Amino acid sequence: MGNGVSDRSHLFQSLPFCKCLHITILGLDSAGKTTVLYRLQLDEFVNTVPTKGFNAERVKLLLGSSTKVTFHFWDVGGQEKLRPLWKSYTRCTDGIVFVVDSVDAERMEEAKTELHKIMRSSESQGVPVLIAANKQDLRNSLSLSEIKNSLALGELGPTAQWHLQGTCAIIGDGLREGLEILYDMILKRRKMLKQKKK
Ligand code: G3D
Ligand code: MG
Repeated sequence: MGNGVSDRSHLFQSLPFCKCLHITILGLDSAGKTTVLYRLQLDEFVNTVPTKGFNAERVKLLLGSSTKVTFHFWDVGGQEKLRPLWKSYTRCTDGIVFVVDSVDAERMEEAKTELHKIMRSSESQGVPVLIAANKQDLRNSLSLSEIKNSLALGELGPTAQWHLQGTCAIIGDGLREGLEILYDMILKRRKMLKQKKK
């Protein structure tokens, strides 16, 4: 579900590309950001503690059938007092993973406010965003269409690049699929920016 792109094979073939990306992981505290990061890096569940500052990890992943991409992930603390710092991380990021707790209906409005703020800020305008609707393993999780409505994704406009992906960071469900689509969106944006320069 999203505003992303689909024809990856064509993009892979046509674009000379440094396969090394800077990705910022954002979202409210306790959404599962750090669990996502360590699931991707270690391919195992890691018991987390609330992140006071940030975690930075380099992760090499094989995307598609043969494209090896190095991701530099910045997992930034989501507590309210830390959110003003998000801008410093999104200034030169290639993509954003915004993690949402699918069970936390009460804070969905707060998540929406933060997501819209980031996507409209001058620092990260146009940066592709993977919205991970996390904790989909839990019985009372909201569905993707409920989350799409609660986060008012339709109001982000036709030029915003986003994809909504259901995930379970505990076992890793949906993370790779989501990252592949984020990667596609990043390629598409780079290509567009390159063409604009010409
Ligand atoms: P944060 O980095 O966004 O603040 P964490 O969030 O990664 O620290 O995760 C917060 C809590 O959510 C953790 O539980 C973690 O195990 C849990 N969690 C993360 N992802 C999932 C998921 O996909 N499904 C379920 N069921 N739980 C998840 P604790 O108990 O340590 O607070
Ligand atoms: Mg954390």
